[in-house]
Amino acid sequence: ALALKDKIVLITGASSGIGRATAKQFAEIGAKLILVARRDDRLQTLKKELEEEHKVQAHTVAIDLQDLDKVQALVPGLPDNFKEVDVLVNNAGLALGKAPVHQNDIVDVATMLDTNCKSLVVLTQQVAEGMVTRNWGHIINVSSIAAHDHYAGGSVYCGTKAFVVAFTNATRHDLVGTNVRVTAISPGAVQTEFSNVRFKGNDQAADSVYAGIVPLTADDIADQIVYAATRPSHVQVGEIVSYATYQASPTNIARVL
Ligand code: 8X3
Repeated sequence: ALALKDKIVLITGASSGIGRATAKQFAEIGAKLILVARRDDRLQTLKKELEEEHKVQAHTVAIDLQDLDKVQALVPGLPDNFKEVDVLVNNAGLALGKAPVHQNDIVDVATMLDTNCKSLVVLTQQVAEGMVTRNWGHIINVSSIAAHDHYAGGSVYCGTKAFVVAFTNATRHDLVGTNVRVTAISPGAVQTEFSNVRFKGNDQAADSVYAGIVPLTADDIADQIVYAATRPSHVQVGEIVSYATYQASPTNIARVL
């Protein structure tokens, strides 16, 4: 496996869910972390935890990824010892609501497009520039099974995740002939704050998403991200699509447990 000790891993959406679990798993193998999220208090707690438990260095960047000027300023603003990012994990993303297309809330739409697509494109440009110059790196984009199976009430969310897979695959074409690897991770039902965010604090609606099955966990997906990143350098994982057992698509779930 590829050793990532002292390599620099930048993770967006690092304060919770898959991002947080991924930060911990990279810290366990000795990587240096750049933790990006909105909530600074959570980032500080995580930074302390990683530094104390795993004796790794962590740098935090508290920004709202919807602010594209701040995303553009992120890499130039990194301290010198964190500037040369080896692994970029574009994890931040969200779904808001389950409205049918003719009732889409335009603010929710903008938030999903900005966070899931635009910020990912801008940050990838910024980080990939250095990776291509150094002829070394790995870009890992978190998509969803919603990229592959589309459903009522998911017009924009499914659209953003299909964008992430298409962007990832086209990026691999752009960077072919370099030592920069490009991977998409497309999880099914993962129990995180994802559904609490989607249903805007309606915890009953959020819980019902995972009822009657054993959902995937944030650690299950972190494990896939670390797997892709630690393959030998001649191995490029294209995409990992995973479902909960008892799940065959976003909408085909056998709730029998
Ligand atoms: C995964 C959530 O509901 O689209 O991103 O399958 S869902």
